[in-house]
Amino acid sequence: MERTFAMIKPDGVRRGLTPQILARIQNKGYRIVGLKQMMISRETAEAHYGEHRERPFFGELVDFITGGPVVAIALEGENVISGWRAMMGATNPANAAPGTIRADFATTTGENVTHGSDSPESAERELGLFFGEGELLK
Ligand code: 3AN
Repeated sequence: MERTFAMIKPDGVRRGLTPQILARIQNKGYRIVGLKQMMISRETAEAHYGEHRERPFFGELVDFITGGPVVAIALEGENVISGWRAMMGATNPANAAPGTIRADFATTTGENVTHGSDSPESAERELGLFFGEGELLK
């Protein structure tokens, strides 16, 4: 059984997509072991997106992700790391397969509605960044 970190980004929350996205997760059968709506501090955003620090869009990305509430989600399930990324679709919504979240709800790479950890190492790091000890269900 795997765990991963998922997030509904500020564009998704602002547009009222939270219920639809949570419904997709529950319909799929993943177990939600952590869930909270929150503001992300600049410090957490910079740590979360640390791998993109040198990219030209880093400042914009941090401004965007700290610009409104997000929904932080901890998911558990068989192969949930790759499975949740498959449900999200490609980073650029123009390349996302029909039926994926990004194909169905987004038009630009900069505001692509959801996030999902890309490996077991990222999942562990990101879950630790967003959820404290004892905050996740056993
Ligand atoms: P993913 O979110 O699919 O794992 P990453 O890790 O390559 O994609 O990128 C992280 C986030 O950075 C994306 N979700 C997107 O918001 C932003 N991003 C990535 N590439 C670009 C780009 N070329 N222009 C603007 N924002 C980008």
